[in-house]
Amino acid sequence: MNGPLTVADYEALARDKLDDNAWEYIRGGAGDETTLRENVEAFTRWKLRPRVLCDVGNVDTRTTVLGTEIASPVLVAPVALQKLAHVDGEAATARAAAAARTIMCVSTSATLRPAAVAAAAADAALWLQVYVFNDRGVTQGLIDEACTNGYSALVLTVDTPLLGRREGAVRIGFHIPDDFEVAGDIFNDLSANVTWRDLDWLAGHGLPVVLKGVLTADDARLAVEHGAAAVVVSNHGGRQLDGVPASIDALPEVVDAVAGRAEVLLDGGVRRGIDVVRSLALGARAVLVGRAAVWGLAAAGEEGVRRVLDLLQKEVALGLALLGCTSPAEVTRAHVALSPWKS
Ligand code: FNR
Ligand code: LAC
Repeated sequence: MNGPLTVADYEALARDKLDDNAWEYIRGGAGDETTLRENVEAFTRWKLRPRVLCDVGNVDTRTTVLGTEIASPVLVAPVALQKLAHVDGEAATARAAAAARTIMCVSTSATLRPAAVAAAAADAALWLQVYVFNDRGVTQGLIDEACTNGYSALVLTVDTPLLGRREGAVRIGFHIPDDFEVAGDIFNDLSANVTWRDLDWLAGHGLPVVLKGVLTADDARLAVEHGAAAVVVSNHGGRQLDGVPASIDALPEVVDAVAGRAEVLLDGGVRRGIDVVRSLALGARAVLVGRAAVWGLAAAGEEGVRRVLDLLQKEVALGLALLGCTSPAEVTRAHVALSPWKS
């Protein structure tokens, strides 16, 4: 079969479809892009330790995240400016997430308003990703709109007091097309004054708060103490502080510090079902995919995102079975080891 089979195939299709402006924005990372590369490479150092003769005749990839059942432990990460990838933008991604029965995080810097994304996919499970702007009214307006349109969590991104410098985008003169309507100015108006105190304001809206961009045990403990329902171990896909560890390498420290008091999610470099399985083994409840989903969007709109989510779900199912597990809950720390194997 010649059609796209893998996330990498969708990446190649996206490269063909997109102009340099869109491609470079989506591809790029900060500084020397060491973290961008590490996110992918670090997964390969974690070796899977399969058990045999486990009766895996009936594998079920379903799980729950903050009480919402999802078809497999793969959510859609918040990605800004999705009309750069496809004219249908976030509406297509939301419909694909709903069809794949998973959760979509809608970016603050989406090219559709929260209400428009909800209207485009009535049965989608949506979370709103929150950036705090110096003009807090802009942020408040988005949150209010999410609350009245059935969004079920607020995801505060905490690794962006300022936007990282992606030099590839600078070199090509990246620009947001004039006809895009985007709330706030991510380049010039992100509030650098956000602190732990702002969590209380966010929590006051009555939705669970997820903290996205935690990499250390100290911050993981603070997140729990301030009432976060979940944390996302993330380095923003290598786009913020270059030189921080790969997400998968930071995961064990955060899982230990959280100690079951909140759910732990991960994003960054997930390209394969086995990356999802490795993340589960190190204690993540689920992962989020950023670029993988957007490459699907660029390649074939709603259908492309759907196919990427479906292929990952199938890869997770096969990975679980070959590991000797019939569900995400059966994957344990004993199923993975840093190479060379130490048990
Ligand atoms: C992002 N990411 C991001 N995160 C966020 O909290 N709000 C946002 O608006 C965006 N925008 C955005 C745009 C693009 C083009 C990319 C690639 C990423 C980060 C995103 O949510 C996630 O952390 C990473 O994408 C995960 O890494 P992978 O899956 O892309 O390797
Ligand atoms: C980015 C911002 C918008 O990574 O989160 O481009």
